[in-house]
Amino acid sequence: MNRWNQWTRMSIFMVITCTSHAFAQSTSPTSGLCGGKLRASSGTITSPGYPTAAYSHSLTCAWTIEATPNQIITLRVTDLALESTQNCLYDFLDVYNGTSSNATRILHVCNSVSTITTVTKSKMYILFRSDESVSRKGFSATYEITNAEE
Ligand SMILES: [Ca+2]
Repeated sequence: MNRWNQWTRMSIFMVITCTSHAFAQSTSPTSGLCGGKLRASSGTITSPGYPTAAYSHSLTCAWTIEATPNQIITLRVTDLALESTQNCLYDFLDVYNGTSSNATRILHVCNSVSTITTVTKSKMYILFRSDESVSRKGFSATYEITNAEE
């Protein structure tokens, strides 16, 4: 009986230790969940969870694409279903002609049934934001860096 009690206590202790460890891991910073610097000459970006789950609330995802001065960046938003509001006030996808939101904004959208194509010269900053309520499927976009025609 004593041995059994000891074994049970030990098991419980181990379960608690493992659980608390897992909990500590799951609460570690989640930077890198979305956004980042895109270095490949082409690629795809999506909202977190796309297309199987709706995006989370209160997200800020920023992607930057930097090409050389003689190159252009073409972004094609192939699917876009965000919370729909006038002027896309709450959830939106923004594209800037530069490296930050201080640059000129050339796109501000939250819904589209057709592909949206936008082009910048050498640098592009893409910003996806969601507010604290209502989310939908999200978005998917592809980008491509090509040499500018002389
Ligand atoms: Ca929302």
